[in-house]
Amino acid sequence: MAFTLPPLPYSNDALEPHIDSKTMGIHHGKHHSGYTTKLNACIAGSNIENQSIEEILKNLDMSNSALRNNGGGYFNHCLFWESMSPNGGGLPSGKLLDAINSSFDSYESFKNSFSNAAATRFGSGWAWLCVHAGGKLEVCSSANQDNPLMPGVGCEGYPIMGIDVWEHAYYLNYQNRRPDYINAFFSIINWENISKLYELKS
Ligand code: MN3
Repeated sequence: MAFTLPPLPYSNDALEPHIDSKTMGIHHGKHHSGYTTKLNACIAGSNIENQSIEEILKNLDMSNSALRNNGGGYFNHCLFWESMSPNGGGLPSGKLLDAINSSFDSYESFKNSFSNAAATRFGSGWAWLCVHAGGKLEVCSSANQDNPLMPGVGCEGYPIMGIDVWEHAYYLNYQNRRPDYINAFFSIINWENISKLYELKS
């Protein structure tokens, strides 16, 4: 079973001015598409070709760099598109907000922690909000296309929100101003989707 590139859940220009249409089109249509094609080439005819992407990543041999980079790239971008919405922003609510308050003391403290993880990731990578069994939340970051599902990346739990801090995610609009991009992400966070994932994975 080959993986398919999921369509963007909104149009390329739907997240403007926070993320520009050209970046969106290239990011989804070229980068994510490329990871999908290469992931399929990695698993074709192998004994893992019928596994879910989560299973593949959890059992990954980290020395298999093609599968690590393209499997990670496939999963990470799927989560990234779902982490944002043209109707997003504002504040989380319900059980997710309760968990944010108990894990980070306050929403502001969570926002600082997540923004800092994203801003200080050197080079290319991601920052994550992860949930542990039982509901506790954690913020972390990982390099390149690694993610918390993979063994030994120094991040634990299930990622329920991710921000891509590769330059291809923001450079056309923000150049070297990564902190401005991170701040803009908070205006488009899809708290509804993230709450659903929180309830599913906690
Ligand atoms: Mn990317």
